[in-house]
Amino acid sequence: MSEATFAAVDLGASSGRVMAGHLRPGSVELVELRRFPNRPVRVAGTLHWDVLGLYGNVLDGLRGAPPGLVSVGVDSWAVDYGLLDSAGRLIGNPVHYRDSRTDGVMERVRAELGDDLLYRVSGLQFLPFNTIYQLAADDLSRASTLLLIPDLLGYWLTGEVGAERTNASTTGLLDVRDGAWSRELLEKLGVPAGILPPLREPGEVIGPVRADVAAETGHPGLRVVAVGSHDTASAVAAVPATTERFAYISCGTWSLVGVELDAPVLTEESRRANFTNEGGVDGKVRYLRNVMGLWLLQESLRAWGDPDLPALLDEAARVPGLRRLVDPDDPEFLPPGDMPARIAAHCRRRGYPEPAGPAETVRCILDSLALAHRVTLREAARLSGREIDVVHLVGGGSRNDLLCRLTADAAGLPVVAGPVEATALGNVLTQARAHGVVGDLADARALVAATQPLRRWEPSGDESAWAAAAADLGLER
Ligand code: ADP
Ligand code: LRH
Repeated sequence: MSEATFAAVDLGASSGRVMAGHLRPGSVELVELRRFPNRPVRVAGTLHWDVLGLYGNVLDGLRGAPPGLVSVGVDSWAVDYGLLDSAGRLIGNPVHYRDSRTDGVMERVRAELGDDLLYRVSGLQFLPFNTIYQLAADDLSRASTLLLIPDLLGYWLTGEVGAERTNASTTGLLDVRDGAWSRELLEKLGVPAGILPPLREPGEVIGPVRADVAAETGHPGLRVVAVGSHDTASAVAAVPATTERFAYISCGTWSLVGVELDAPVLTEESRRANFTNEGGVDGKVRYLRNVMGLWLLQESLRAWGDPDLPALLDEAARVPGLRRLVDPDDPEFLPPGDMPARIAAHCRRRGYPEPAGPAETVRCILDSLALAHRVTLREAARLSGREIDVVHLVGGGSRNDLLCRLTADAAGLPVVAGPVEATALGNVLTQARAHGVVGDLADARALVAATQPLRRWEPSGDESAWAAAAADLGLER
């Protein structure tokens, strides 16, 4: 294999980055070109993404990339979208999935269409912000085209429209059985089918960058390639698994906890457990459930004026464990707000003592997340029939030693932590595979396993306190 360099644009809900990925025989190396915060902006009561600010940062990042890039790929958080008018102009700023416009909408759509139909067709977990519910709350009268966030950026870079499949699978409008947009759901919802662009696969060339983008970034002829444009799909593609019997936790703003399968699980039990069948790279199924994740910590840090995280985690590690717990998936934690106050009130309601100060609050959050990881891993195994020998925890959360250790203890399974930048790696490796410099998915994962710093956490061996806590909270079914 010769050398090749690819650029990955990875937009997470808390921060974005542009990375260069250098591939040489037996090696993949990421170099950060630009990192920037992703801060939602509330405008006249509505919570928006600053999508032009993000795009500006993408252009700046690409400008700093070395010459000779083979291609660039874009991934981001799921479900959110921009609407284009008939002239291809963006109608308004994309709305954040945590905005309150969807309050009560999911319940209405579920009552009208029925859970059975929705799950049978899309295989998607019921989350109030899924695109399908956002559309039911939106004004589509001037919309000609809907583009999910990475597809919108791809459009601005190339002028080409399309819907990359892994991210399209998070809309609730894609039929998990035949992989096409569901005419049945679109009709029932009154969403014009024409606004949904043709689907594209990870690895497909979207096109060369527009002339103005080439001039602005200094990369004439740069090609944009579709990757697993749902960030979680790219993260799972780079999980350093060396066996089939693995589970993953893609741990950042959210914890996405599950297994990789060849076919969806659409049973009633699975629907009741609110498990999702999202599309993975290579047609795999990401069978998982969203756990509220480090959002609880991020939002608490914001409330405390952003103190030093490593110091706070050290303090939290010295706080006695399992004294205070919340159900992190309680919908009350979804919107932005005073998270420490919500956590304290939740503890009180559940009969636990309130955390006194940040260290106890952080310990409560991490114990609660580890417990939710345990419960979700066990359910994923039970509902899918997949046995799990090891849990790969990837993303920013893999830097949190306390969370990794607690997750290993709670789940009673070894946790392999890293890579931190799994999503950018998955993005780069999908481009490298399309370019023919890396083989199949297993080869890509083996390369990650052999080259990236990973740490292994063995479980303590006694899960009884965790099992009791899960029962106490009513989480273990
Ligand atoms: P997203 O892609 O959703 O924006 P990331 O994968 O970038 O999320 O992960 C962000 C999270 O990583 C932060 O919320 C924080 O909890 C965690 N993190 C970042 N740096 C550190 C650190 N030095 N120690 C522990 N945790 C960290
Ligand atoms: C993680 C993520 C997750 C979605 C959520 C909206 O960044 O893409 O997979 O459920 O954002």
